[in-house]
Amino acid sequence: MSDLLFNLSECVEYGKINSDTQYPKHLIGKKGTVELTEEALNCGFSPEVILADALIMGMKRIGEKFAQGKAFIPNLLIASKAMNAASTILKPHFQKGSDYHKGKIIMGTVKGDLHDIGKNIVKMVLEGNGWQVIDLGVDTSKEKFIESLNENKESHIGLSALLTTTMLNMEDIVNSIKLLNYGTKIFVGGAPLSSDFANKIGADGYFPDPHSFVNYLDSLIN
Ligand code: B12
Repeated sequence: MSDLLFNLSECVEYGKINSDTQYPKHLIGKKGTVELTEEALNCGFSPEVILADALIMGMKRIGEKFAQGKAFIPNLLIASKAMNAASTILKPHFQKGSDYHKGKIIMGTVKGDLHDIGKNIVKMVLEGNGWQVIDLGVDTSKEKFIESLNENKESHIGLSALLTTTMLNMEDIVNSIKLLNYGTKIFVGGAPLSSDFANKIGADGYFPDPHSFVNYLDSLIN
């Protein structure tokens, strides 16, 4: 990996938003997430590579430290802030100049789950590729998904979960939506999920990243 992308991943990991951010000690005075994301774009790295090889790597490393008891909730929160700062810069670079003409996807993080970074990235990539996203946010109840679907019957649905406990809430949502018989396709994603899990709960597909998801959605209309 290039030094630039590694340094960017480190800024996300430690939550260093910009050069003024006074932590962590070993990065004081150095460029932060904002400057390095802009620099990476200027150097010609694609937004997809910046996302996967720097930003998500940084989140992954802070998550591993958290799992090992070497990082705590505030560390996750500041890393999330840095990640969001970078996403704001990347967002326009995902826009491919198309309107939202391909169809609608209702997206939400399921009940009990407050993780939204992954969902927001999926939303950004879908919108950039011409899909309209109705974002129901985090901690989304089954009723909220159904209400939104009743108002947008032709939509597909994307469910996100990051906790092994909250992913279990997906099955009830899938069953209830399938009972409506609108022909809605329901897709799932999030770090603890798998294709096996998606099959088991009757979802129409699991995708580990936004690009495989958008490619599949595009194949449905082409
Ligand atoms: C940041 C973070 C937080 C932040 C979230 C901030 C926010 N606004 O999202 C905060 C601090 C709030 C948080 C809280 C908690 N967290 Co947390 N968190 C994380 C962390 C470090 C990163 C998650 C992340 O953003 N990853 C980066 C994104 C880009 O990846 P992603 O979400 O997987 O999304 C990608 C794909 O999965 C996919 N995708 C995602 N959704 C969808 C949907 C569809 C339809 C599709 C197709 C694709 C798709 O595309 C995305 C882009 O590539 C993870 C560690 C990890 N490695 O995942 C722990 C982690 C998920 N958290 C964990 C835990 C335990 C918690 C808490 C319970 C901690 C606590 N004791 O309070 C709480 C729970 C709060 C709640 N009720 O939800 C555990 C979960 C363990 C488990 N087995 O369930 C993890 C794995 C950390 C760990 N290693 O222990 N957390």
